[in-house]
Amino acid sequence: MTNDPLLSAKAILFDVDGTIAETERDGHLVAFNAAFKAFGLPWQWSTETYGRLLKVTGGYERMRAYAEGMQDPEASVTWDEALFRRIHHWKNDYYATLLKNGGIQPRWGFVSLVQQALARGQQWAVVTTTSQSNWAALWEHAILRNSGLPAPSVIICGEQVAKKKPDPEAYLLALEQLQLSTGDCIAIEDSRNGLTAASGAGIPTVIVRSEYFRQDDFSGAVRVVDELTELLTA
Ligand code: XBP
Ligand code: MG
Repeated sequence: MTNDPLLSAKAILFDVDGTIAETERDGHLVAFNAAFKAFGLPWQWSTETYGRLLKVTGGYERMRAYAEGMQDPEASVTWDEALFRRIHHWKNDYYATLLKNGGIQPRWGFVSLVQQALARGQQWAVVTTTSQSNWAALWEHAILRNSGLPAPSVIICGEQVAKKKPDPEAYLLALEQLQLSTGDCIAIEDSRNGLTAASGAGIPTVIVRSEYFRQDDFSGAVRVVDELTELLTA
């Protein structure tokens, strides 16, 4: 019996953005800026500004934080929920097109890691604060098309929770749907918000460093790696 929780877990719970794929800089950020242009907003987020805004999980919530001047007092505009829901929907459609055109691929080692987990009799699940349509587009265009992996046992997306990460709600819902206890699972995350959410649900968590959260404090993680390939067995 191995004492490596990644090998002994009954299920591996994967975060999406930054963990399964580096989707933020070349995906969501590009899509947000295209949406702002399409709707005539005087906003264009730099990679640095977006890096700061990523502390707010949820794209809709991120735009509201920016509009309310979180980062840039000049950014403040009159917040109109219906308008920004349309902007967010447009942005996600654009993001799906980027994926359809092959703009984003899974991180090195992700497909092999899931294949090895399945071969060990483990389940795999997805626990993310991104919108369901964004997961569907990443799954269809970047993962399924090139790997033929079976679908995750459980998929929890942003719309299914009242509170997004760092709240543990998404992970607690995943445990409930998997009908597994915390000790039977392990989470793989890329950010402090994600680590707080998974740990808050009592799930041991491995961190894979990503572009935007490399400098986060990962105290409490059971392991920190730079690439998913470090989690592969020989
Ligand atoms: C990342 C997020 C999401 C994405 C954008 O989620 O916080 O908000 O940045 O997607 P995770 P939406 O790391 O949990 O996968 O615009 O659909 O929110
Ligand atoms: Mg993430």
